[in-house]
Amino acid sequence: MTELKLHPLRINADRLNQRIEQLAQIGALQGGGVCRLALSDEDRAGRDLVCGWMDELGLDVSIDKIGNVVGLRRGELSGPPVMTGSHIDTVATGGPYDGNLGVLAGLEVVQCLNEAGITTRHPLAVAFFTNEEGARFAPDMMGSGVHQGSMDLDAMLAVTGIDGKTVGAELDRIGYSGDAATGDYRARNYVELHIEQGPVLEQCDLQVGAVNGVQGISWTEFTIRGQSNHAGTTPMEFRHDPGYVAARISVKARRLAGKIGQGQVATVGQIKLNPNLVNVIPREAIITVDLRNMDEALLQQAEHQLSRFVEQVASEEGVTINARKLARFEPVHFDPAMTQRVQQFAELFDYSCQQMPSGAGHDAQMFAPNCPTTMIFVPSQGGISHNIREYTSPQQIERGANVLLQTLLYCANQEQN
Ligand code: HGY
Ligand code: MN
Ligand code: MN
Repeated sequence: MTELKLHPLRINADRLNQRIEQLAQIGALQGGGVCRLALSDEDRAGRDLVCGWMDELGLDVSIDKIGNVVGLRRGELSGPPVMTGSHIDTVATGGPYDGNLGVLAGLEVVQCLNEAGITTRHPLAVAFFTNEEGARFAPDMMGSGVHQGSMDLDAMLAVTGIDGKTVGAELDRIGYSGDAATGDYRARNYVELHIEQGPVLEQCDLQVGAVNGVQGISWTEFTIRGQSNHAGTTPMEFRHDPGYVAARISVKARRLAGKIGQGQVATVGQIKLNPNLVNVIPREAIITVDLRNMDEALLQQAEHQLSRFVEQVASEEGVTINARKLARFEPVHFDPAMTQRVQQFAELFDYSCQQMPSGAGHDAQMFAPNCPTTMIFVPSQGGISHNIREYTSPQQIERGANVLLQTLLYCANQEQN
């Protein structure tokens, strides 16, 4: 591994934290937190603000056919850029850092280079990708998946969200349906700064995480249909109750994770009953199950055991169940040399740092098959995220952004073409 040394340039932490606070005003929730669902009016306003900053920084801004926005900073050479970025859409009860930090830290690096009059050998690009969260339109990492060619543009534009609108129609409505082609954009390297969103760094008293991969993700929506009936007059042996089946699936998912162990997690995030009335046995229940594991074989085992259970409980209760896969990503391993570089720069700063996988999905995982990719984590207070109490301190942000600056600068000045 080549000996690395720190470049004297440092980020302006106050400016970065001010931009984070300013962007967080868009979609701000009463009592804290942010709701900026993909392709909503709030997302449009956030996009307008960040594109304005990209223009001010002299970046060449391009928008592609699924609304990904890339700000390009020219280098001495042309060719694939060293890329950074993340997303600015949030879940409905999000915080100010998830995704936003990675985009704004990238802009901060650009502003530092501009102020220092530095032109890097290779171009640099800062991007935000459409619908990373997948909360309104599944799957998640949709924009970066289309950008890097692992998801089909037309199929994604046709996706209908939880509110019945399609991605394509909402993209047109907010004015971010661009002309740039998708699918074959290649970066030289991709490095993403992100909050950990989990408890590991804080519990291990570490300042920075050098991320070596992302666990596999499996999202399934089960639509269960039975016999709606009167809650009082229907004897128990005559019932075909989707609500009861949904509850059993929820308990099974939790028990499955406990039985498999080895990092297996399972989450039921949505249960919708129809007609959802106190004295009516539901006609229909819709439940989502999110399974994740760093080990693909274990993830498949969990999926298999769950679907077997679903079949069994459906026949016992005499209901029909339709399963729809909302997202499926295999575990991803990042480039060891890139992750090692992040760790080395962190240690050159005397930041405590260890290599770790990511529990959350990220845009970076879409780049990993196509270019040397890694991520930098900073701690989440209490391991909390996808929650209005999400918090990472300005000092922790400064550390992560400085490691990002060093890593980007190193990659963008590499000799070999
Ligand atoms: O679900 C995830 O892991 C990411 O936040 N989209
Ligand atoms: Mn994120
Ligand atoms: Mn998220």
